Amino acid sequence: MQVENERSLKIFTQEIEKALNHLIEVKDTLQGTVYEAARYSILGGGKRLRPLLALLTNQMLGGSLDQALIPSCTLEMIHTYSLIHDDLPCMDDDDFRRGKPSLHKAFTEGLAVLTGDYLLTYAFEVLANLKNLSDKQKLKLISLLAKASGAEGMIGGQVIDIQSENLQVDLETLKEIHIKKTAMLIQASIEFGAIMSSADELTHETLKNFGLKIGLAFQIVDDILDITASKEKHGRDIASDIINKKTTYVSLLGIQKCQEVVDSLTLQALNELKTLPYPTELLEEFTKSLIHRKN
Ligand code: GRG
Repeated sequence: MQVENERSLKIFTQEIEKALNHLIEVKDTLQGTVYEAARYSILGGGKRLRPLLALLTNQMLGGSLDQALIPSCTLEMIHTYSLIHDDLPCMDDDDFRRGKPSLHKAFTEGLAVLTGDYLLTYAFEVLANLKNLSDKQKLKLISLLAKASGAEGMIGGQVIDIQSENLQVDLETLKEIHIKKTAMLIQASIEFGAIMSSADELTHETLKNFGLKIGLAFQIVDDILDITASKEKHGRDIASDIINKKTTYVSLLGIQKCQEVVDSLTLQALNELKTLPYPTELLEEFTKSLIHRKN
């Protein structure tokens, strides 16, 4: 990645860290543990891909960082909530997340459920209370985020996923799980950028298509990394998807064919992006770095 682009990404990442730190403060109240637990999870690493995608898209379309920073952080709140709940014994039962004990291991299961619930509800509170976007923009963001993370999006994907454990799932169903569970929040992140910068309908639609494709490619790469980088991701040699007896793109297609699907989706997405009359280079480079990530 070019030096200039790397610097922009570093600045955005630092701004996201600062904003999250400020949005979720420790409070000396009887329920203060929930803020402590939320900070443990949300400030504990993570690549910040979703807020970065929102900010990069917003910047590409000429939007201001001031307006976009806080709304973009709500994507990280939803994402962190999903990771906390996904790690629980009743779901994927993962003891480690982002290089340290999962929240239910560091605190308790009950508190992990409630901290996830808090981050989910707080994201919408933050959006509803934004000062520097119009009511119309706020409503669009709230409605989009609810859809992407609700029963037709992430929660729906997770429901189909847990119902499919120990079953042989076909490629079409697996694609639906991946789109709902992962791709729709990534797509929403890109759309956040379009809404915050008041993009026209055609631009928004093009970015929506771009977002879904990179979201699906991102999840297929995750399936590949679960096998090839299990030690780095989960701190153990055996892949999480194998332990949980999950069908993945890799178990259905093998690594090489998966890589071809990823390459094809990425190419289609980048071709879509190139049709836009905006400086797309940074978003393009960032997309490539997502697809070629090692964790
Ligand atoms: C519990 C409602 C609910 C949903 C859970 C999103 C999800 C559904 C579970 C998370 C586990 C998982 C494997 C999700 C797939 C998406 C994915 C690859 C998440 C990891 O995202 P990264 O790589 O993680 O952006 P960091 O830690 O960098 O933020």
